[in-house]
Amino acid sequence: MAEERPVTGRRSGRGRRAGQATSRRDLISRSVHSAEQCLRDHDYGTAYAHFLLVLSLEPELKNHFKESFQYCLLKWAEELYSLNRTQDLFNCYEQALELYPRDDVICNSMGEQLFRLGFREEAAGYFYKALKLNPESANAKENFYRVANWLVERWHFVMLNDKNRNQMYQKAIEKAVRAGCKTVLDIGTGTGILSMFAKTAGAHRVYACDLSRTMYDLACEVVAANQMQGEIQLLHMKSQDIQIPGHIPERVSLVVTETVDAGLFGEGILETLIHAWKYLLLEPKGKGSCCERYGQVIPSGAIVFGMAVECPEIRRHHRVFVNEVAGVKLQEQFSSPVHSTHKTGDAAEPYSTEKMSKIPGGYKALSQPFQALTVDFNNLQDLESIASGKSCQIPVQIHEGGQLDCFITWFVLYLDEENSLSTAPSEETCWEQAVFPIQNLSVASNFVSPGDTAVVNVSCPECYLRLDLVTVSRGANVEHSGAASSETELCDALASLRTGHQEGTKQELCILEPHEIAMLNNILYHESFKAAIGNVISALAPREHWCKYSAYSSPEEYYTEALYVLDVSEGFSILPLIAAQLGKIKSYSSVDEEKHCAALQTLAERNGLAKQSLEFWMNYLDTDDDVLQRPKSDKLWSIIILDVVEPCGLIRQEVMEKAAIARCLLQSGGKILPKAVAIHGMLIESPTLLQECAVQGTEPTLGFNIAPSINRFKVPVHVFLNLSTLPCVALSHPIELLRLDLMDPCSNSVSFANELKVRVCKSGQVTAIPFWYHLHLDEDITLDTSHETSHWKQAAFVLESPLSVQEGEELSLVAHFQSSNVSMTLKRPRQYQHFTTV
Ligand code: 44T
Repeated sequence: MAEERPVTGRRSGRGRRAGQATSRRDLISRSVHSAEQCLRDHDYGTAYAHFLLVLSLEPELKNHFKESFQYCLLKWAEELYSLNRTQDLFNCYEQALELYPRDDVICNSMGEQLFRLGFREEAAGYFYKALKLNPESANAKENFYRVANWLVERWHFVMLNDKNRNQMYQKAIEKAVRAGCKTVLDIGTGTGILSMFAKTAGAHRVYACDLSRTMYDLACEVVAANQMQGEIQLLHMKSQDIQIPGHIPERVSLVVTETVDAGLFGEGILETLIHAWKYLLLEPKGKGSCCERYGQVIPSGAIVFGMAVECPEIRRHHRVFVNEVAGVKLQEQFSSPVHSTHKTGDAAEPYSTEKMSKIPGGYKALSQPFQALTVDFNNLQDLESIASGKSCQIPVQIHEGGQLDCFITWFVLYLDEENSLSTAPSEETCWEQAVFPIQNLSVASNFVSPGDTAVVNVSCPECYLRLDLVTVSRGANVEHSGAASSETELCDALASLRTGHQEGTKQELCILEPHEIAMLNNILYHESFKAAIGNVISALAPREHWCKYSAYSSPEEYYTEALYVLDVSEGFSILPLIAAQLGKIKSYSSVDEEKHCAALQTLAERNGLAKQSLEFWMNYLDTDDDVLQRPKSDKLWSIIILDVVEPCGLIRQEVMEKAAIARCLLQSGGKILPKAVAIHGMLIESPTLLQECAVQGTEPTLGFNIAPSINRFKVPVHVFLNLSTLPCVALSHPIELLRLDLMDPCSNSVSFANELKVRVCKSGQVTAIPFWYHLHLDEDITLDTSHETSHWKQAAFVLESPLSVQEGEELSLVAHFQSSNVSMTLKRPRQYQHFTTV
């Protein structure tokens, strides 16, 4: 191509180049100057444009301006986000990543933007990249672990580690393929393991689909890692969207799937298979047809079993059974979201799940197991009839006396005639059971005796398994009408259960999360706070504060000298009512859900609290405001209650930052509750915990190479742990690892570490360090989050690799606290060898 002549320019080539260089340098320095000026003026958009120009003209300056550029980008991105200029926002990041492709801060920030706009899977990719680029980045770590838990649910690890389950599926698939099923579709392939079984067994063509982008990507990686790319055709789609011949060329002779949850149908297997039989499978087996020409499903069917159960742990999470907590009367008006009579949609869940063999406090069977439902996955009519919502009533004989807290269900999954898996509580498996709590029985009728009959209605509305208690008939004396025989009777029976003993009141039920219900039932928690609040108040308030209300001319006058208490607990909390009862106090609740406010208001009235004593703090704030502000321009708080620990067992984000602000809002002598939080932990050996955290080599996955790919999604901190029933051996005594002092004016640092010595009390392999908290409300009052009445679960830090230890030896344990995240390093002090870090 002929070189274009410059249109202008009379100067010689050399002179022109020299001139260009000068003007380029000029341009650069002018732009740098402008960028810096704009930064000072907070004009981030213009500053950003100048920086872009500078860095594309002079890439060598990239290092020099890196931090200013990052700062400018982050600020400009914030502005674009608030202006809803999403496209411009991402364009900026793309330009930035072209300039700094290996910059973890930009990668992580891009991930954060994607995440808050709902692109979680894409976000995960950027967090992962940021973490690879800088393994020390606390922000990238925290972000990645958060999405990893969400993208790849932890049961994937458990299932892949379940060798028995893998072998059963492998045997059933081999048998079907050998018998002639040569075209296979794996629905909900996950990591692709069942597809690889089919291909290895000799299937001619294997198709696999998964609706999750992350699982699809993972399956591609796993299939390639096993040198089977090209042999399994992977589709990122829901099976119901597969079209023939658009996506796959033919109907298949075998569908394999494990899209089942603890309640069997919760992952949509009914809808999935109804569709598959209509559009994706060959005709079902008829007389004389041979395997190559008919369709078949693995699993072939299932039987669901149910059982009536007494279980205090389930009771305390699903039913408020205390009448009074720390002086506050609680008329029953609360309900768990796991409730058969709620309309589906709002807050309702059809069942919860528990591994009953590991439930703290255990459980008692009140009936024999009964057969609740059977399903034939190879029979379209059967699938359709269950999906149509038909129901049946089953009389269940009670053979043990006790409180009827729930029904539980499990199932036997028949893969074929010879191979089956059971999810029964007594089985040594990874499976949880479905739990259907019973809530609105009056307390008296919750007790059942041998000889009673409980009638259960089993149905599948909207394709979710549902068990409802219809009636309990007492031995020979039938108290209720017995089994409802018609639909209307059943509805009446259900309706009367729903209203229960609240007849005559128009009160609306307030739905609380199970941990909130457990908290209401926790008398120790509320009594401890009551005592601690009382101590602060009596230290602060002069005697006349305790004068009777009637000594004042008006409530307004009474409350002019009130002490101010702010409860910033997340979710529902009655601590403001407890505080309000303690004297001349204005209590501010930060609940913001309408129904929660209404419930708290009703409780305040029923407990005879003055109108002025309870306020809803959210009404005083503009929605975007921080909760931590002065109560009034001329007032400060006497007490601020901070919610320090999440129900899952982690420290809440930004606790130290909040404490620092809270300290500035306290009157002299005012207190933050808790004043300090001690993190306790111990060394344990727990193979069970390992199984839940990572796939353990190729052995459980029958030689297929799956672990390295899926283990990228492992996270070092395991949450929602029941420490009291975790199968483990203690290798040290519990020790205090760290202390967060929320009242100490010097403890502003959000990151610090503490090194301690730990003595090994038993030889073994340290695999994890579970941790929990002592919340010090004041000098003498402490709440332990691992207590049996606690509404908190525990967390555990799982070591990268186990550490062999000998009884009597002393190890060095460093506990790090970094922006509310806890991590640990365990090493032998003298060898200076790092065994594990995150
Ligand atoms: N049970 C876990 C396994 N999918 C649940 O995207 C076992 C539960 C469990 N893909 C107690 C114990 C355990 N088309 O990746 C998922 C999901 C995908 C589909 C394409 C469809 N129609 C579907 C439906 C689901 O299938 C994968 C597996 S589903 C869940 C398996 C420890 N409770």
